[in-house]
Amino acid sequence: MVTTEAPDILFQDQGLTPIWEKVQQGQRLSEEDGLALFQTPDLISVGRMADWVKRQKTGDKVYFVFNRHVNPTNLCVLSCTFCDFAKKPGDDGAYELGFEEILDMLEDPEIREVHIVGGHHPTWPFEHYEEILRVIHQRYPDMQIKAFTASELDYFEKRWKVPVAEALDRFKAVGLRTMPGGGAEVFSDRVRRQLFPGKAGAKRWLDIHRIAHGKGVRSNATLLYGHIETYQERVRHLALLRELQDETGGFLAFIPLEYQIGDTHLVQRQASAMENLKTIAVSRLMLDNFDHIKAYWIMMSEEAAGMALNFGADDLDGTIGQELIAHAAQAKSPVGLARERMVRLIRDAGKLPVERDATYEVVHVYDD
Ligand code: V47
Repeated sequence: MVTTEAPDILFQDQGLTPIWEKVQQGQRLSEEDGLALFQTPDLISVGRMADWVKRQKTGDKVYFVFNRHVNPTNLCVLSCTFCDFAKKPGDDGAYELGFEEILDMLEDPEIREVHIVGGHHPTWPFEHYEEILRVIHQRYPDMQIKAFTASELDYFEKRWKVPVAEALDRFKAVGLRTMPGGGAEVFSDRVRRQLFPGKAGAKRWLDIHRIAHGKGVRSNATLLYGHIETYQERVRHLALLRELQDETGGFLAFIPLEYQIGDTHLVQRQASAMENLKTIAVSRLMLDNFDHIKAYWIMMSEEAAGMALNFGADDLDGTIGQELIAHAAQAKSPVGLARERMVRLIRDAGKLPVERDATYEVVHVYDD
């Protein structure tokens, strides 16, 4: 905890002053407060409040990790209407990576973390997923493995009858370190029925993360926004995550994922930069018990992610290398960022770049 003096904020929207009082006193914001923060046009004031909270938690530090994303297959039994990544067997562009291909992608000795998320493959047995982790861990024992979303774990149980608790024990035994936050989408049955009816719902997603935390597997949480969800649904989603974090303390970071329109076109336009900044800032203010809020540059663009560092975000995710999920939906960001570019992006925002590992242990502070 870093103590910094609260700034004088010249509110355009005076309705926000009681919220600022609460923030300064360290009081928890209500869902009503969260809604007011989303609805106000006074984005600058929301950002200043969130930046103050961020500075209390992590000072000027902004984290990033030297990592790689591996998406072992895009074959998926689900048909989520927001997803451009998933393919059916025989489709153009359907792929399955072999173990050697995966190992080749990870050859760089500087990689600290590998992030593994893929389609819900129709026939790969559970043991295949275990083997992916085993071969990576054997070849690169120092690389921290962040793998498989709650949605994938739910599928392994349904398809292969391996209960989540057992799956986590088996994955841990072959090198699993942390879990990514994907598959949460929006905790709303209304949205789920329309966009991802085959996927685990809120309760199941939260239960799976609770089980993981109980086993010492820390995880992330996400929110997919900028499609048909309402502000109220976004706020409810944040409140449910905050509740679980109160209970377990197992979440490492929260990552708002900006829906990429791609070919799915659930809405006419991609969320605006303002909407991205507001979502980061409100998340920072509502999730008082989360240490880290990530600005995921792959989806929100490098420019907006840079701005988000002054709106409450303290993490940029990583260098990534190759990313396929957002790029299947025509994300405009580059496929990877070099470490130097990451450092420059953070310095340009007036912050201190800190390279971390998967669990936020500091690898290097760029203070020279
Ligand atoms: O769950 C799919 C999303 C997620 C689209 O934990 C889309 O550190 C936008 O979870 N537009 C997977 N999003 C990615 C993910 C993630 C990414 C970065 C860091 C972490 C972490 C987790 O991608 C899916 C889904 O919500 N997604 N299609 C799309 N068109």
